[in-house]
Amino acid sequence: MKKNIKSVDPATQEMLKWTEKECIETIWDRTKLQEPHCGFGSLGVCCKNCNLGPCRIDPFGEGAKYGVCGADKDAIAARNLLRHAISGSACHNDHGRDLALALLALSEGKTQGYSIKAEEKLKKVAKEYGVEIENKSLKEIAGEFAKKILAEYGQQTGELIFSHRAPKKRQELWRKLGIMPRGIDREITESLSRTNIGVDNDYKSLVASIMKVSLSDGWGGSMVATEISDILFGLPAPVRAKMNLGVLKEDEVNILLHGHVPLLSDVVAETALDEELIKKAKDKGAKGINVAGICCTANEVLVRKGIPVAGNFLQQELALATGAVDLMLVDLQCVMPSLARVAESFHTKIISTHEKARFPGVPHVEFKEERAVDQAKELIETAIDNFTNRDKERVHIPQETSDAVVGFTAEGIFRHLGGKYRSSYRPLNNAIIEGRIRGVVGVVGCDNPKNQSGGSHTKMVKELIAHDILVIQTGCAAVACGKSGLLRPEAALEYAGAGLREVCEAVGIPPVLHGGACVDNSRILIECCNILNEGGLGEDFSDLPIAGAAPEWMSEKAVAIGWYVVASGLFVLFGSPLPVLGSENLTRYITKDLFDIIGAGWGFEEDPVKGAHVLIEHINKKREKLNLRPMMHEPLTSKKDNDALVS
Ligand code: SF4
Ligand code: MSK
Repeated sequence: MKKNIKSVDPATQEMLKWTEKECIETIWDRTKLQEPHCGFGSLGVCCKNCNLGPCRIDPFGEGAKYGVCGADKDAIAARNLLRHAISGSACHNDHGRDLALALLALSEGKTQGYSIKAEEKLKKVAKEYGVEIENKSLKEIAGEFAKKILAEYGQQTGELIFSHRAPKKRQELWRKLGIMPRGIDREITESLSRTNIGVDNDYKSLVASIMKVSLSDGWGGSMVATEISDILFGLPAPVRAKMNLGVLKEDEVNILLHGHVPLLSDVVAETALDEELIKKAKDKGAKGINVAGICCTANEVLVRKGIPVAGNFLQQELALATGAVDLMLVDLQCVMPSLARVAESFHTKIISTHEKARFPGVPHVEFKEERAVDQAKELIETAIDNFTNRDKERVHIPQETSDAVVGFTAEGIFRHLGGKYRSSYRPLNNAIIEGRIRGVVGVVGCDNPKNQSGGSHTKMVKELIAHDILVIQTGCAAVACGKSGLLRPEAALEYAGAGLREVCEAVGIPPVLHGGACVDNSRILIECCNILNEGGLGEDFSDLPIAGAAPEWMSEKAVAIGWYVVASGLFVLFGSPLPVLGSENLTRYITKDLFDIIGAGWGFEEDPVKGAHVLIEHINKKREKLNLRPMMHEPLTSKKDNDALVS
């Protein structure tokens, strides 16, 4: 495979030829026009936080050393980074709020089509929040729980309840360092105020604020979103599904769900099974109604319902360019503002549905929980009506699809590994202790046209599993690996080292476990807690042979995720560096000094195979420290496939 190829995915390659021929602009074209990207921005040393500026610091020390106000490059880079983390955390936290409000509305009888799908989970989390559950209806419990969560958003003092799920040692460290999150909205507001001119100008203090606001995401908003999504839409369980643009159907009404919040998309997926609607579609000449997803909305309905995934972030324009999409529903986050321009070339309708996100040229139908089913029906009817406008001559759907088994949660691992009758993490802990499994890495995050799309994920993941590392995934990274066939149980036979393969074969799981959407990275935190609680692998996250990676990160949400993982005590490796390299002090602080302060820190490595080895080395060191047995087997070395991808 050639080095300059834009994506390892054949469907993407085919569509890029098609869009070029059809003169449809894509993200790859726009990336090229932005190159070279601004050096000051990449290094983190430009500031436009006040009207004395904008200012930029010469990273080589020959030009300006300070901004007009006197801020140095350390403060500027740290302040910028904090702003990224705030924006990323705010997205997840607001997503969690939407779910809490929906749960409250359900308890008050103000929703249509929602029910409590995970009763036990509701009772468990409500109890955690101090809700008395005896002699109360599920709706009463849901209402009280939702109110407590919403109160926590506005809480001024105290500690987030879910942060108490973290190991005791970690909680103590957070308190000692003053980074225990208090109230979700308080952390967002306070940290943003710190970035104003002349407030917090000490890069170390700003890093503490980055960790605190990010913890309000990981152990706050994201965890709230995951838990309430499970309560409302059901706990994911392993399900077989298909991924890639080939899931679009030439002879059916195609509806794409795009964005992040599952409140409408879940109902649309459910309502599309309505016999009357299917008949209407048939009356218009279609064979049926095909619902598929893009980005994390896709992951939400994939892991719960097995709804196929048409693509990840970079494929959203390509999906529209197939000319086969009758309706795309977009809520928020990771929705490209260019979509309306692509859709203009076809019959495709795009409708935005979330009050917080509008797009020029895109009609808006505001989603209301109390009309969820009616709205879903109306939207599906819009798609059916639009099917007849499809120009069959301009339909171009690549045929590629891959099978994947998805839907692995923290709760599910108890059952998959421990068996139905002795649900436990013991087998996983034992496999790590005995040297069958070296460790665990969460490979998550976006896909990015600066990388060979999908290539970075698959190369890193193949190298990790060849070295007996169990990989857990979410978001677009999971879709990238799914498209490459790594989410099939058979992938263990093809790519995993002997120890990991034995475990996967014994319990019938893939070596790469798809856990859901970006907010579901909170599941990985819970999995770490469960591993520690099971015993034998230390007392804190920083003891564990576990790490995180985002080889193609792009979103500010990835910054927040990376930071809450680091603040929780796990090493994180990003493909391209955070925008900090213009400040030697900040770079040293987060890649070295932080290990002694928080027990973890950052690494950056653009080459995904080298990156995998940084992670493997890190895990080996943790194994040594825990005095675990040597690995039972040599790593799998004949990775022809990986070598071919690298060449
Ligand atoms: Fe320049 Fe300081 Fe204003 Fe930033 S805050 S733009 S460094 S004067
Ligand atoms: S959708 S945040 S591109 S993973 Fe969650 Fe994908 Fe990244 Fe958006």
